[in-house]
Amino acid sequence: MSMKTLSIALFATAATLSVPSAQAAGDLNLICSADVVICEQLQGDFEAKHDIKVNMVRLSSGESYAKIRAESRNPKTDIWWGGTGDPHLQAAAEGLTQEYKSEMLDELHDWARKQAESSGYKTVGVYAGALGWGYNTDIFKDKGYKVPACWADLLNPELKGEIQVANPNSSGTAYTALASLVQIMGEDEAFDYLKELNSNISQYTKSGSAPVKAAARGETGVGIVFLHDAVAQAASGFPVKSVAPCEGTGYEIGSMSIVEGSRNLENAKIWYDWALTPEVQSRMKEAKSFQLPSNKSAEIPEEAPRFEDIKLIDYDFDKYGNPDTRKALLERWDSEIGAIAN
Ligand code: S7P
Repeated sequence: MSMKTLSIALFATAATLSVPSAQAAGDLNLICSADVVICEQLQGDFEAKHDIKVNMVRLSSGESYAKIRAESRNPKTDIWWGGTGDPHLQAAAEGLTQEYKSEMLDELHDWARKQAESSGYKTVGVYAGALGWGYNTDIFKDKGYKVPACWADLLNPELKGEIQVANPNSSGTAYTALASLVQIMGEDEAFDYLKELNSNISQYTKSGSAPVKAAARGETGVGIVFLHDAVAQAASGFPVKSVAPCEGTGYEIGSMSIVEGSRNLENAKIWYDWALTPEVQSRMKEAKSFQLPSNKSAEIPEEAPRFEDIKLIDYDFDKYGNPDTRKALLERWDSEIGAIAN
């Protein structure tokens, strides 16, 4: 080989090596199921760090699960970040998401790793948060309402038309509420409770955090939501206080999953590993996203409601993250509650 041929060959090899693979650049199609502010922050931070364009759509947890299910023969989504863990587990059980054992798993809290192990590594915990409600302190003061400290207090007739909660078909928050009440009271008793509560409900919203946003703006007295979503409204200056119910309450393991058949798999893995880093999780508070982070080294926001201060139930993620349980509970909700909703 002449010197000229050799140098051309070396140049060609070097050029090949320096070009990023087709997957390391390009696109990533993301469904984000948390609040749009944190979704946009993550999108921007990731794009600033990687040469990958993120096409993000924000959907509630139940809607995301339905979309991934509907697209299963021709997947358009690569990764699903955030939203309550139950529908991620349901998607995993149905083979809609794929196994990935991230090197970051060792850095996570047990509850986040357990989510991965129990799903065959088809999902993983990214944050956690407990359920409760937020109330508008001005409305309660002006109308002289008694502040509800327990689930039972939400049935107080003086709160007629003053409570909002989401619809559990679309919302992961509301599904968590439904599953929590069933675990606290028993299924028949929980549906009796929800029928009675319906008299006080003015609206079943699509998104889980909408009720406390409405409470913050004085459109309703109480929003049943995750406590961190109520705290976020208070941190934004609204007259909102949060309550962790006295009988006990459920919680979410907000999760992340790579979609089966993802067309940008390497990019999905890059996002996955990145989203589990302490740097990314510690910055979530900038978007007023006050959940408990899953990476043990991530900073816990000062505002985050701490599990040790809340009476938590031993939420059965295996049972309530099962697709058959979901189907049965939602069918019953539709026929017994949806049918009488205002
Ligand atoms: O706002 C943050 C958060 O509460 O939103 C997620 C929630 O599932 C999305 O709302 P939907 O109830 O409408 O599905 C939670 O995972 C997260 O903590």
